[in-house]
Amino acid sequence: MSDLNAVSTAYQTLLSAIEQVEPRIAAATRQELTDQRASLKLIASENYASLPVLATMGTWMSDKYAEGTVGRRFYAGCQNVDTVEAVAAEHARELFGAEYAYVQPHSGIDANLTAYWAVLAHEIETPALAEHGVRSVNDLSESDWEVLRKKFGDQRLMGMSLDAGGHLTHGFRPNVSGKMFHQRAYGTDPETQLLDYDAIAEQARDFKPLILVAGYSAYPRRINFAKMREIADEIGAVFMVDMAHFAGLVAGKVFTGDEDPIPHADVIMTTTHKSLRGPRGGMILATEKYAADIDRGCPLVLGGPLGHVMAAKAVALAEARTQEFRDYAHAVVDNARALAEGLKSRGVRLVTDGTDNHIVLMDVRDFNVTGRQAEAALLDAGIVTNRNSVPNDPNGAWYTTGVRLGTPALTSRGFSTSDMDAVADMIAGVLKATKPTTTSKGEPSKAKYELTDDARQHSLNEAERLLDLHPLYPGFEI
Ligand code: DSN
Repeated sequence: MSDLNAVSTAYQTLLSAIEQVEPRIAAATRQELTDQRASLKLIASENYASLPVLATMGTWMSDKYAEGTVGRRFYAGCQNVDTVEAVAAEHARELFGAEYAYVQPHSGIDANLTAYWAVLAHEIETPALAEHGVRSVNDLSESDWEVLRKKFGDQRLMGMSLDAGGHLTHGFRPNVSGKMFHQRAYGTDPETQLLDYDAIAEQARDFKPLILVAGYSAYPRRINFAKMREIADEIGAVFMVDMAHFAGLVAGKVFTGDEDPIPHADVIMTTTHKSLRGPRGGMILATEKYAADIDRGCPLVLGGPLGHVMAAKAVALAEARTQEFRDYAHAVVDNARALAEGLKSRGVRLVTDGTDNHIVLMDVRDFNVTGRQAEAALLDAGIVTNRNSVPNDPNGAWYTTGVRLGTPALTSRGFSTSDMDAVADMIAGVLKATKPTTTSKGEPSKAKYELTDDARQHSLNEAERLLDLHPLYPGFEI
């Protein structure tokens, strides 16, 4: 932003106005900025949106109901929301080279469910439906569904297993996708912990899913989407990619050719707030074939579109077209590699032995702590991460054996590869200085731990030094 003083003054005025109505909200909002500024944030799914993106969310575009799609709304007076949605979709199509873009989903889960429903609606227009006198699954009654499910068997979906890094929305029970589909998960090679495309192909031939999903939230490697497409084609499956985590690396042209999902997948779902650095929300890209069915997302699956958030998506997508964003995306991966190398050289075991995206997944078993203990000790030492399963995790999904790290947020603050080496040193130091406490049964606790004061204080000092070197929103004062 050109005049940060003016922007700061504007935000100060707005916060004073909020303060008059509910001081606790103004105080929490101010405190959140202070906390974010003081946080060494390594949560792989978080980032910092630019001030223009944040400012775009705080307007009266929020006040309009606009169910439907551009030019076909269930409410009058939607001309400005039409403009916002059309501009955001245009930027999304051009940035990613997609035939079609739907920018309404409010989150990644919403995007995935909308996309699944659209694929079901499109693909199950068979003579069986005609027998029921209906054109599409959207018109089926509950009893029609029962008949259809019995006659044809339930629909099948294949996605990456949770402990290998897949996501709940890829057909797992805690999400409704696990109730919509029979799911079979593919994992990773037990030795290398990498995707094994021959094994996936074999499973796919056996299971014959309607939908093959690729994508992850905790796999520290790239995917060969051309190979996944071949597998989908061989069995006649629809190929869907969830790029929620790495959309910024696709937009920033880090993932190109076989690693770019857009030319290979039928439907691509994403969030907009992770590596893409936009507002909190979701988005779907697809081939034209699925456009009409995805356009039915609201009100079929989604509540009314959020005009202010779609506007902020448009601003973020416009930012992502720049060389500056492409440099940022490459720096995210360079920083992840530097973090991985720094950790390995200090004796930390990594899932897949490294990274070639924005994620580093530590396996902390060699330090005799659980992921939960490591996560908490790192937080005590000023480092914000989250625990995560590793393949075949001996501690299960609650305590876990892994800690996930990611570089999008610190890279937004301007951290370099040498800063990431300093961060690796802090993390390794904390892990080495953390021990589980002993339970009353004389066993090592999975939750409680002790971290030495020296290691904690050293890490806190280093965090402060690095954060001071790279302030968040420098010059912006509230
Ligand atoms: N919460 C996101 C993440 O942390 O990866 C996925 O839902």
